[in-house]
Amino acid sequence: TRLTTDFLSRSKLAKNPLAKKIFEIMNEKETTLCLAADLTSADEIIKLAEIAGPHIAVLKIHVNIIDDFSQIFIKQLKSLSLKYKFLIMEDSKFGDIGNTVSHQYSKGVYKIAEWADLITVHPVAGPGIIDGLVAGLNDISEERGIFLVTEMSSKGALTTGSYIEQSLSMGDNSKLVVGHVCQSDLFKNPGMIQLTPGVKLSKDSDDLGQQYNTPESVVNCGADLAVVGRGITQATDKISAIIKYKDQLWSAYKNRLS
Ligand code: S5P
Repeated sequence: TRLTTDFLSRSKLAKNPLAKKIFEIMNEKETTLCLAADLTSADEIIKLAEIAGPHIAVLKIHVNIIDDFSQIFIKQLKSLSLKYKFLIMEDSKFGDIGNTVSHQYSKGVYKIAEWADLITVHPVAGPGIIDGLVAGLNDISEERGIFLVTEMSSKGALTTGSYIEQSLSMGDNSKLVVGHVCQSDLFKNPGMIQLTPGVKLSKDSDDLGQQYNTPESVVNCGADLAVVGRGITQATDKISAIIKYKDQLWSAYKNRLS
C-alpha cells in the first residue's frame, strides 16, 4: 500500500515528472520537510532558505505577502533551490474559472508559472481550473506540478464528504496533479504525494482556526511531505527547530514502512 512503500519505489510509479523528483529528493536528502516560509520580508525568506536549504525537500511561500517582492528575490531563491536541491512551491490556492487562473498563473507582477515548481489549487471550480492552469503553462518549458487542496487543516473547513471524493477524482484525471493537500489517508495511488500542513511538536491550535498535529501523528495519517511554518519561523533557534522536525518526521516515515 501507499503508506508502506518507500519513496524510491514510489518515484518509479509517479506519472508527473515533478512528483518523481519530489520522491527522489526526499529519499536522497532523507527529509520530508516542506518549510512554510511565511515571512513578509524577501531578505528574511532568503536568510531562512539559506540555513534550511540542506534539510528541506520543498520551500513554500505566499508570494503576495512579501512587502518587497522583486525578480532579484526570485533569482536568489532559485539559485538556493539549485544549490541545496529543494523545490519551490507558491501556495496561491488558485480557485477561479479556467480563463482567470491561466492569467493569474502566468501574468501580473508575479508571473508565478515562470518560477514556481509547484502550486496549490482549490478544486472548487471544477476540472476547468486545471485546463486553465495548463493553458497558463503555454510558454513554459520546465516541468510543473500542482497540489489539489482536497482537505483543509482549519477548524470548520468545508472540505468534506463528496467534495473530497470529487477532488480525488480530479487528481486522477490530470497528469499535472502531483498530489493532494489533506489531513488523512484519503487515496491509494502510491505515485501521488500527500502534503499535510498543521504540524507542530505538540498538538495545539492558534487563535484563527489553525489546528496542529504532531510530526509522528501526521505521518501515520499518511503525510508524505509535512508542512511546518510557525513551528520553525517563530523558534528562537531556527536551525535546531528545522533539524528536530526533519528528524522526527523522517523516523516516523521509517517506522511507517515497517
Ligand atoms: O489546509 C491547509 C492548507 C495549507 S497549504 N492549511 C494550511 O495551514 N496550509 C498552509 O500551511 C498555510 O497557508 C500556511 O502557509 C502553512 C501552515 O503554517 P503554520 O504556521 O500554521 O505551520
